[in-house]
Amino acid sequence: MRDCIFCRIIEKKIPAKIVYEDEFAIAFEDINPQAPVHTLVIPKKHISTLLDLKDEDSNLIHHLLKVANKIARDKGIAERGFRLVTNCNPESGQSVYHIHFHILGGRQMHWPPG
Ligand code: DGP
Repeated sequence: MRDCIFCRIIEKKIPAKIVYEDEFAIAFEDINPQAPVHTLVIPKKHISTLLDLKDEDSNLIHHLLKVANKIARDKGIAERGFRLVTNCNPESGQSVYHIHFHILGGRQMHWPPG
């Protein structure tokens, strides 16, 4: 989608440190990391927010979760613990309107989140 920064990363028109890619998903390092591991997993299909998910996206979301698990394992944070975060709409802090899972780990997480 034009004007979507994550679509531009998928198209390789904007550089990113890509750590995983397949037909349906791509994962890359967050530009502003909030933890020693901070990787974003996104679908190649442009979906603006969680609220825009359709029934037909069920397999896609399952796939994204499996990719997130793989990255957590590959980065050595799976057993220690990690957090998977998706922000939806302004009060959550969503700043990029192309759904993404933040994989955060490598330090102790706190609750409640800010
Ligand atoms: P959110 O605020 O939940 O919508 O998260 C968006 C994240 O995307 C935020 O942590 C910073 C990251 N981000 C924004 N623009 C870029 C970019 O151009 N490259 C990379 N690698 N990350 C970006």
